[in-house]
Amino acid sequence: MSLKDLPKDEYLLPGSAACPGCPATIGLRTVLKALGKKTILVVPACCTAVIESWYPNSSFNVPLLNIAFEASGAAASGIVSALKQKGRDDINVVVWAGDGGTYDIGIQAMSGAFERGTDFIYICYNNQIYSNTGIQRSGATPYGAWTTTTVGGKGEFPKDMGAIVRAHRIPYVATACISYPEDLYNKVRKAKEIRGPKYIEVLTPCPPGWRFPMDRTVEMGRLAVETGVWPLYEYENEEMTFNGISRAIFEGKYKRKPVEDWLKLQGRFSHLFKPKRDEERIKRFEKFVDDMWERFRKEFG
Ligand SMILES: Cc1ncc(C[n+]2csc(CCOP(=O)(O)OP(=O)(O)O)c2C)c(N)n1
Ligand code: SF4
Repeated sequence: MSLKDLPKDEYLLPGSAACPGCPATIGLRTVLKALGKKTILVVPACCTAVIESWYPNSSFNVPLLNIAFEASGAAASGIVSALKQKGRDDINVVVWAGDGGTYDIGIQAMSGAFERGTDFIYICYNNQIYSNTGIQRSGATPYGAWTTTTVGGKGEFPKDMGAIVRAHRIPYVATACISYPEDLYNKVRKAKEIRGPKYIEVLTPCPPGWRFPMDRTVEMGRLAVETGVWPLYEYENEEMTFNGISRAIFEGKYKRKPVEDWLKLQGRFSHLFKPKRDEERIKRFEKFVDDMWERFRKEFG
C-alpha cells in the first residue's frame, strides 16, 4: 500500500476549524479512509470536538456522538449494544479521543469497555497535551516539556499507556504516527476486521502546543520515530511486532538519531538548551528512551 493507493473517498472535508498544520485532521482523514462510511465516531471533549463544525455546518461526513470528556468508552459500549439490538453488525464504532481524554479522565470508561469485550476501536490521538483548553500538561506530556501548567518544564515522565492497555489482554493494540499514513491506514484496516476491543494510539505533533512552525508537522512525527522516542508496533494476541524503522531499532539494525535532534526543534523544550544547556534533564530524557527500548528487548526479544 503506497500513499497514492489510499482510497480517494473523503470523510473529512475541507472547511474544518483546525489550526493550519493540524495533525489531528491529517490522522483522522487517513483513519476515515480506512474505516469507510459505515462508521459512527464517538468524540469526547478535545480539539476534534471543536474542529468538527462551524455550527450549523460540519466538515465531517460520518455520524458522530459528542460525549462528556470522561465517558467515551461507556458511550461506545452503549452504541454497540444498541446496534446489536437492531441486528446491525456492519457498522464500525470508533472512539477518537485525545490523550487527556484517554490517559487521564477517560481511562476508567475505556478500561471498562475493554474488560466488557466491547467490539469497537479506541483511537487515542496523542498530541501530548490538553490542547483545546490552552496547552495544559497531561499524563502523556513528556518529561521536561513546557506547558501552561508546567512552565519550567514537566517534572514527571509520561504513563506507559501501551503497557496499561496491553494488560487488558485485548486482541489488538497498535501504535502509529500521522507521518506514516500508509502504516496508520493498514493498522486501522486490520483492527476493523478483528472482533472485540482494539486500541490504536497515534502520535500527533501539534504545532501550537509543541511550538514548531506549522509546515513541520510531518517532520516532527518522523523524527519522533527515528529518534526512538515514539515506537511503532502491533500487539496481536499477546505477540509483539515492531514495524518500520522501529523494527530496525528493536533488532539493532538502525542506530537511533540523537533524541536532541527532536527536542531542539520544539519551542516547548527550548529552556533545556537556552540560555544554557541543561545537561542533567537532557540526559534524564535520553535515559527514559534508552530504558524503554531496553524493557522492550527484555520483554519481547
Ligand atoms: C469533566 C471535564 N473537565 C474538564 C473539561 C475541560 N476540557 C475540555 S477538553 C479538555 C482537554 C482535552 O485534552 P485532550 O483530551 O488531550 O484533547 P486535545 O484538546 O489535546 O485535542 C479539557 C480539560 C471538560 N470538558 N470536562
Ligand atoms: S491545537 Fe493542535 S491538535 Fe488542536 S486544532 Fe490546533 S494543531 Fe490541531
